Amino acid sequence: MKNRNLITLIGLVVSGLFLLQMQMMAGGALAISSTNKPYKWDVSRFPIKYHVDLGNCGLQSNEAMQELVANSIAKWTTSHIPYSSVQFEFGGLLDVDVTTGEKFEEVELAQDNKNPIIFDVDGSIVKDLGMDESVIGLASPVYVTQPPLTRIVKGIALLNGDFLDGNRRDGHEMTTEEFGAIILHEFGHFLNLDHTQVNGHHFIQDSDPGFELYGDPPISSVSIMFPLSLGLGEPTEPQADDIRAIASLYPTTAFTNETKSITGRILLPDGVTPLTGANVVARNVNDPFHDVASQVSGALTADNPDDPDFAGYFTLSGLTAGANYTIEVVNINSRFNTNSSVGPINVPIVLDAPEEFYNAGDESGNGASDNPANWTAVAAGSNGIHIILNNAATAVEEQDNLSNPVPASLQLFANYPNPFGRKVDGSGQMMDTSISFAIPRNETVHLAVYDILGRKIRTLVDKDMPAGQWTVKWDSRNETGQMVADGVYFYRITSGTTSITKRMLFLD
Ligand SMILES: [Ca+2]
Ligand SMILES: [Ca+2]
Ligand SMILES: [Ca+2]
Ligand SMILES: [Ca+2]
Ligand SMILES: [Zn+2]
Repeated sequence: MKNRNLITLIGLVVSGLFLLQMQMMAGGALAISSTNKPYKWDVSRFPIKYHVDLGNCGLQSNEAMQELVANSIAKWTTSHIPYSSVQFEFGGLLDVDVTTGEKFEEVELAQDNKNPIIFDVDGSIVKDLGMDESVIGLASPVYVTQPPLTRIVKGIALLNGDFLDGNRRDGHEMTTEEFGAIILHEFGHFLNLDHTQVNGHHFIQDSDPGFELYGDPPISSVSIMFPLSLGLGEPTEPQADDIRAIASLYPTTAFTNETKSITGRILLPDGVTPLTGANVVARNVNDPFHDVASQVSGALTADNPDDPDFAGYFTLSGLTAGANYTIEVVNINSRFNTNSSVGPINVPIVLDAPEEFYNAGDESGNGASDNPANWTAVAAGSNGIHIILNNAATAVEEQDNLSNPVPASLQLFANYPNPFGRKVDGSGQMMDTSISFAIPRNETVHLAVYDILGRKIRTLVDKDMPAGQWTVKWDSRNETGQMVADGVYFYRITSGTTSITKRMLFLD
């Protein structure tokens, strides 16, 4: 991937005046009620009417935008997704041309049974609202009813014409086709869909046991509800995880009758304590990127991520009857926070354990660790699929170098000692080897050890780190704590778009 800045798509949740204050705390769907239900539009009142702002959007005329909106949002409806009961209908024009943040907030909060779609002709509304100029659009429910109904009664969308006027300082001008995908994404939020990182996170250099097992996902499998616009030709139609998300909220009878779910819970190494905020992914073993479902564990927790009735639970819905799936638990990329968050915990948690597959009876729960790469296929329709996280890797530590110099570019230093192995003092003890690196800015760092065939042996660092020089130790063990064999190993650091690889020799 070329060094291209990423653009944030925002799903902003705005507080209701007298109905219910909504918070950006939800997964699977964005907004969850205090009764642990996702808010939904009232299916009995479909189609949902939307009301269009006057004025242009960038260089696009109002009429052209009306058509682009209609064609884009149709992709969430029954005509495109037979499992979705969503229907939209043009409800007419607003009687104003909204051009300022103040006017935007006025139409947003008006109790007038209108769901405004606002065209920000040149980005000045986005600026007025105090948002970054890289925001392409935003959408969300505005008003919802009190539980137990948990209905959305008003929503709003804002589309930033600064991306359609042939003139952006950062060069991120968009085609109408690309912008149509943005409208589709924003209307996902309007319908109360959360983001999903499925498959797209490969393209921001993120790891995933599924990628190790099945290979690199194609760009055609990136979800519409992926939080970033990659500019790599990603899809303009809903993909597998989008389709199951919209159909789960607004199912047709066919969805309920024909598809299956896999349910379970993510548990800490004690095998008992649930963990909310880990991403759980089901991949069809025969179609891992195009038949995939994800949900964040504890997605239905409301204010309390440790709520014993909801913490750690996941439901992977919309699966193919008769098909088998691998189930994996992975980190949500740390880049996805605040307006690009995924799931109920903003600023995602970092697993204190390796990412791993579910492997049935070998899933550890007694302090022992199972092999994260071992998997057991799970039939669609299975329940009680509990993944017990392994104990945290040991003998890996980071040291803030006292002088902590900040380099001009990424640096990876030779490990020390090298070769390394058993101590020569006769004690028989194993030596660790130290690997130092320096990063020029606060960045996500991935550092891992590979064998001579390129297979990943052990992840040593996978997180955001401050600029400066750091040292980690490798205890010559793999992810499951087993000593590796004698031989040559490689260690590779990746940060931003840069990777550096060096070799080392382990002699037991
Ligand atoms: Ca306008
Ligand atoms: Ca512009
Ligand atoms: Ca496992
Ligand atoms: Ca495990
Ligand atoms: Zn979004």
